[in-house]
Amino acid sequence: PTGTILGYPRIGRRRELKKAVEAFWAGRIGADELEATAAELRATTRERLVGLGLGATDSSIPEAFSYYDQVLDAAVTVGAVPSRFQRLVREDGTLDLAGYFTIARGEGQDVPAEMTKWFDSNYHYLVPEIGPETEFHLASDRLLREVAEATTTGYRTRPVIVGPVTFLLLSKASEGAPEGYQPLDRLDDLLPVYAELIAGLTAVGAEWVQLDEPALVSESIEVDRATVLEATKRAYDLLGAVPARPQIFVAAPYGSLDDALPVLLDTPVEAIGLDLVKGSVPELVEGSASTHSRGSVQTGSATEKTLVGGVVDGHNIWRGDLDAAFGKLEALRALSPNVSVSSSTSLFHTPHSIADEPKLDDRLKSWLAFADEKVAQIAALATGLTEGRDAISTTLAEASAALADRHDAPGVRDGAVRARAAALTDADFSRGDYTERLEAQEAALGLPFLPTTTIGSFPQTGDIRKARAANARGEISENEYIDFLKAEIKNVVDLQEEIGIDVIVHGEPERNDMVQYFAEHLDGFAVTENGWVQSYGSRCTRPSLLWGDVAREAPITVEWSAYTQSLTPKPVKGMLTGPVTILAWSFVRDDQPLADTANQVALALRDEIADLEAAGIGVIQVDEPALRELLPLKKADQPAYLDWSVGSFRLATAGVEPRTQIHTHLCYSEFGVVIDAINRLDADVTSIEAARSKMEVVPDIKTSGFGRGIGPGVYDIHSPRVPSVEEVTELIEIALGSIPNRQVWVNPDCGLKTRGYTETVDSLRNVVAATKAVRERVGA
Ligand code: THG
Ligand code: ZN
Repeated sequence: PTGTILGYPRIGRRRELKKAVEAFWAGRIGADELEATAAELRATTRERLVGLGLGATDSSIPEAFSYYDQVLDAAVTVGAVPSRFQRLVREDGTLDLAGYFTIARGEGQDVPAEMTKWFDSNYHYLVPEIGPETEFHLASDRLLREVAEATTTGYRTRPVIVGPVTFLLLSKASEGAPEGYQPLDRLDDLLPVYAELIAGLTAVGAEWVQLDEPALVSESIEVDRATVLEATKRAYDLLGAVPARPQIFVAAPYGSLDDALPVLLDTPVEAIGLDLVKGSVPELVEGSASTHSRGSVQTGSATEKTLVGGVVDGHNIWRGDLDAAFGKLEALRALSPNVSVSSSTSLFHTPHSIADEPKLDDRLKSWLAFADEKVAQIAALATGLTEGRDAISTTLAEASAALADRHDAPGVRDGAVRARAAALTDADFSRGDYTERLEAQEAALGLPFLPTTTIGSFPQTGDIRKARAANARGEISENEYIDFLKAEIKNVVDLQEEIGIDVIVHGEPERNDMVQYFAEHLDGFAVTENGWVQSYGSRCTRPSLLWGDVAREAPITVEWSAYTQSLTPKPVKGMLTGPVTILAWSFVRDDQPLADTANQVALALRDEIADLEAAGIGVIQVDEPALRELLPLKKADQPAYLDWSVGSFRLATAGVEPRTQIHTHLCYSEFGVVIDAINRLDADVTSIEAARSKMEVVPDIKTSGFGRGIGPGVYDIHSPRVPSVEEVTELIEIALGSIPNRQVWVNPDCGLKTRGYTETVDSLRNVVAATKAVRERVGA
């Protein structure tokens, strides 16, 4: 095919898949009905993609559906079911749908597969567990059935599956695996299963198969590069040698392939997908490519391959510079006469269509392309490739005109915002001596040893969601809604006082999402009605659109925090979302460095923090759960990222008095990677996830010499399980064993938004009881 996409949103324009999957979990519909809904969604997608200009029978439509996650799909396809879930496997070696979901969600004592970030995105995949005991075998015919389903309705589609190298690199060693065991050690056992799968795909009519190998672009993979490259060569030599196979398309989204490109060129695969949004067109060099800089290829080495140029950004929503994209495709033709056009990544990071956003400003819409609009762009570029640039000159010119219009539109560049950013000096990023701050804070707050607090959100009950929806529809007045929220806050405050928590939160009932809430209150952002993007499983978010210069018109959270403080003599913690997380969970303008955008958000937050301080709020938390998420995949890019991300947090928080205590919170447990950055944030108190890994981060904290307040979470909020007093006591003791007593705080792992009240109250009571027991023991 001349034009294709690496993947398309699976969730449905009105989140039909999410609704059907959740109905299945709740027992409201059976597996048959769920499968029928999924088949209908797949049929609609194929039809739509043809309508947008992709070929129906030339393998340009990806067959890339998933009920939950594409990595779980690959695991289930090759029979890699964790031991604790083996009981779900049927006699013929397969899993039913219920069993598939159980691996993702856990059951009773059997914890679900671990979830973690998919490259530098806000999508989360399930981590396969591979050990010596894993018996690889072809255990699912789902992909074959989906290809066959397409064929019987008149399409020839291209099945997509996570490639064998990426599959193993993203896996972790299963629990009982010996020391030093690497899942990649099992490559030779896994490859025959992939071979059998792709041979089977030919049998059902597939002419191409897409194997996704994004791990090849990442330098954050723990296996050494030479081993990865050797595995890549072995894998694709072997798969290339399968008799009667489809043609193989290896896709490498999220970055440049660098030294993996010559390796792939030296295998029998027919097509290679290059991310030309994150990476650039490889340089051609004479002689051996291995002696040259990364990303160069030897003249003549690519002429036999189809190079698929990922020139349309699959990870953002801008209409972009189509003319420049076409230029990259033309440049790619210097490497091979066979060039196709594609999205840089799967389009599942983008919402379905701008057509679903009637309320969005028309001018803004003319600058945007969601999944469907990107497919149309790709179809146009494909026409350009076959018929020449002149055939698409109007389309290119229209996109360039939209880009120029965006550049000059009001709000995109705001003189006052820019002048303020330009006038910043080093002093604006620095708070002064920590010891002095600590003394002032201890005097101002009067907190006990081992202060207790929560991360900020309390359960978002059905009543809260209903009230918000009713308010949005105009069914209850603004005043009624505010009274409802105030009553909710009062309950949460009373509850915390009764339980004996030391630093009080208001529970955030007024917030739909910790990013969207701020986007709705800041200039420079727009929000969507139906712009849902899958975050994990059935869970979705609506990323905000950060299109212009960011400014705060009026205080956002101050009234809520001041009201909360009026209800209690204990210190109330003001709650804000940090600049990096606001960027990470929005679609961000691509016409200036992220660092500049981050500082604009930081200045708006700085004003909010000053207003909170003036309103008598002595503790302010600025959450940065996504600090790790935006870390670049290439090592060379990481120091600059850490500089600006840390800088934006400091800019937001450095304006306060020494007596004001700044907290931050980070999710996920990979602290080794960013511990220096956390240290440089210079927050007075940092809370982190730690309970699931039994405080494994504590030694890292100790060796790093981290010297400020730290709250390693003492219970896992991701499940409804209530931790016992003994368990929590033990975890606090572990923390005290390595960290100076005065630094330790006691808090859960994360916010309580997704929990119910019953388990929340019981858990917090046990946390306070455990804290009191430890205080007494240490005091004695
Ligand atoms: N907000 C945003 N992104 C996030 C998180 C967040 N990414 C990472 C982390 N938290 C985990 N991701 C999610 C994403 C969605 C949901 C929970 C955790 C969720 N979504 C509701 C759903 O799909 O039913 C919809 C929420 C709504 O109505 O707005 O529960 O907190 N931006
Ligand atoms: Zn968290």
